[in-house]
Amino acid sequence: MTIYIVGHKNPDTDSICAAIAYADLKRKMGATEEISPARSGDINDETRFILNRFNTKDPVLLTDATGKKVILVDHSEPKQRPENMDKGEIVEVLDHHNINFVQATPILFHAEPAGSTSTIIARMYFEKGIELPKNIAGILLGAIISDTVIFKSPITTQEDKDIAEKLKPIAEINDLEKFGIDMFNAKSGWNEKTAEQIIKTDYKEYELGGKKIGIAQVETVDASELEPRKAEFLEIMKKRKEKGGLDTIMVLLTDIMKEGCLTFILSDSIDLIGKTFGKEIKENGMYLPGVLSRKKQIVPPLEKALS
Ligand SMILES: [Mn+2]
Repeated sequence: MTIYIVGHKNPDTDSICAAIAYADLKRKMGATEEISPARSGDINDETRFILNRFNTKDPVLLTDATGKKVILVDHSEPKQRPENMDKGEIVEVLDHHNINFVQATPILFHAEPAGSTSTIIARMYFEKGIELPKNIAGILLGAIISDTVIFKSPITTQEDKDIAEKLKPIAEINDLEKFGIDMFNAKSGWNEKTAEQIIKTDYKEYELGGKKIGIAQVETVDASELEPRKAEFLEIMKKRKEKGGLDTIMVLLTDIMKEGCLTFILSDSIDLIGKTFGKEIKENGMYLPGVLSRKKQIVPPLEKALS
């Protein structure tokens, strides 16, 4: 029976590249079952840039996990899993996020606070002495650069940097900063997209203190470009909030050059949220200087405040 390796819904570069690389590694480690990298959503422009650059095939689309054996990478949160995962079987988890996981049967559950899932996978190749093909080294490097925002995000660990240095010559990449900016630029062109499309690119839902919270993160090289479109964003956010029964919906327009987030917010707990970040929320907006990571700088303080 095929085992599918899949990242989270609305997959980002790490979710796609970790699935591809981990499938390659599992096969080379002599997996007895068929291993297939998969994705539970469309490939975004940044990931497309990486896959094209390193001539790598898309993972198969897995929209329904009913009756399937699945390895989750880059997430464990139930809300981020493929549809009907409860009617399939999770056989392993490899992740670097918050842990929200309950299962009756024992499995291999590997989570650690690395900057990306791809960092952990690259280390496994090196540790096990398994040959790393150029394209796999390249996509792992792309995912590390993406998740750590070219090492600027506070989630970055020393190991992310060390592993990236080791991947560089294999992937034949000389200048990581330039490679990163090219990658983030491939994802921009935001102004050709609707607010709905932009929000969907990297949108995650969380259950925090019994409340449903939706948070989109948009990485830009210039967030001020999108500021004039606030009304359009708020309209889409309002619809999503109502339809999903959300307590709060936030859109983080992350400026990777200025290193901060222009944030739009609709919330039933607006005072609490403002207090959590030490900001007065004016006209559904606030600026969060120094914030680059949803995972480390937004979700944990929210969870603490809401529970
Ligand atoms: Mn990741």
